[in-house]
Amino acid sequence: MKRREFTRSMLAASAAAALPLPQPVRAAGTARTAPLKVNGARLNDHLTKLSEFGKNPQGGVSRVAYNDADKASRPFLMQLMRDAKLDVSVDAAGNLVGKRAGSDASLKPILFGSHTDSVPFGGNFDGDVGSLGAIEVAQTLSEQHVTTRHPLEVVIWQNEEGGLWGSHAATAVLGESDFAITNSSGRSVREGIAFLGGDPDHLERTRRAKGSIAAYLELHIEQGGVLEKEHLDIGVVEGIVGIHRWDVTVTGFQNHAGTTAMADRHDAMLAAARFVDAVNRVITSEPGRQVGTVGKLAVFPNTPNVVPGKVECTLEVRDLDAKKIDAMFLKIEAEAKKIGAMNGTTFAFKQVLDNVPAPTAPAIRAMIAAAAADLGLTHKTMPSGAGHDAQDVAQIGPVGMIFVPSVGGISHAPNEYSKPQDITNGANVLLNALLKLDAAP
Ligand code: HGY
Ligand code: MN
Ligand code: MN
Repeated sequence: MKRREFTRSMLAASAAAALPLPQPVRAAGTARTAPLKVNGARLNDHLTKLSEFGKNPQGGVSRVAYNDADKASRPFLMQLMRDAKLDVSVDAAGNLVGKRAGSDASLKPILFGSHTDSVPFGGNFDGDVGSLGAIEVAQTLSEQHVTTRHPLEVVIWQNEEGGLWGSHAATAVLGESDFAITNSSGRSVREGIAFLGGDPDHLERTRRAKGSIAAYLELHIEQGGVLEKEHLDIGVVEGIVGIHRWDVTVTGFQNHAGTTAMADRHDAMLAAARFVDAVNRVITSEPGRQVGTVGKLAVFPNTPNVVPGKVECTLEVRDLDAKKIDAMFLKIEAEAKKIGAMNGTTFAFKQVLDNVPAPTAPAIRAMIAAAAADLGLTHKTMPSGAGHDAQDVAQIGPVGMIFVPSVGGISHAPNEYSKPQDITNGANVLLNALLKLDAAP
């Protein structure tokens, strides 16, 4: 379903202008010199414990949104949030929200968090590092008796992997086709929200207006190999790619695999195979960082002695520039028409996702870089090739993202891994960037 267009770059720029560079952070009563630090051992222990929910025998995790493991992990997460002295609730969209009062209730809240749902047979760090890192930051603030000026909200967004649905429900209006989208749990977004304890008929209770938050910060694994290759500790995210996704149906003519001459076939599988190749050709036909993927494919009737009459697959195109995504799609669609004409098959495209690109706020990028520098950590500014909840939250306020290295650049796979020290570094940057944000007049 096409998502609401949004003049995000204007909002991010104006919000960034309103957030001048940070003043030195002062703890109540004393001048703070050394940066505050989290309890890295506790954070990494929590990650290990979370990995038990949906654990696969061959390693990795299948804590897919709305499945039993996803639901079973939530009491554990809510207890960690309570241990961090947060006031915990499940919002109408099924997101977990942990609130912490600030000294000035008139200020807008600073949100920080991520997601804990995974892809099927995924890893134990995507989303988990930012979610548990946020809880650890809250617990450290509580243990160090630090009261921030702004109210704080730790948010664990539901169903990020299926399309950022938790953060989308909090920042925009879901349409019926959105509610109907299902994932491998077998539940639709509507059923899943209810399954997690939300109320899909009253999402207005959780929706936040533009300008209703001071800022949003998200710590996340890079999911790529740049930081590791360049031996850097921290990524300061400049922007998050837009993600457009389609369900593609290739229709041919089902027939006998023995008696149907090759020239007489309308083979949907052959057309689909040519389509997959065409996507790769179009995407790599021009310079840039765009990516295109056919990640899912089903053949009908999917049996050795029948010429396939239908193939259902997905198409996904990502780039920091939405116009480039649109242009790439038009070329891919034209190629599909040519392929269909070759063997009498047809292609139908149904757009199911339109996550628009989101720039982060320059002032928040500066605070993240300054926090990394204060901690003696190397860092660089870089784009995010993965989608994140931050790109939806950017519709209502300025956002910042912090990356930590992924070993081998591997993600969405059982061998996804980030080192405990890198995770601790990321949480320390999150903590200190938050304090800089909070101190900014
Ligand atoms: O698909 C993504 O980019 C994200 O990891 N959900
Ligand atoms: Mn993620
Ligand atoms: Mn992911």
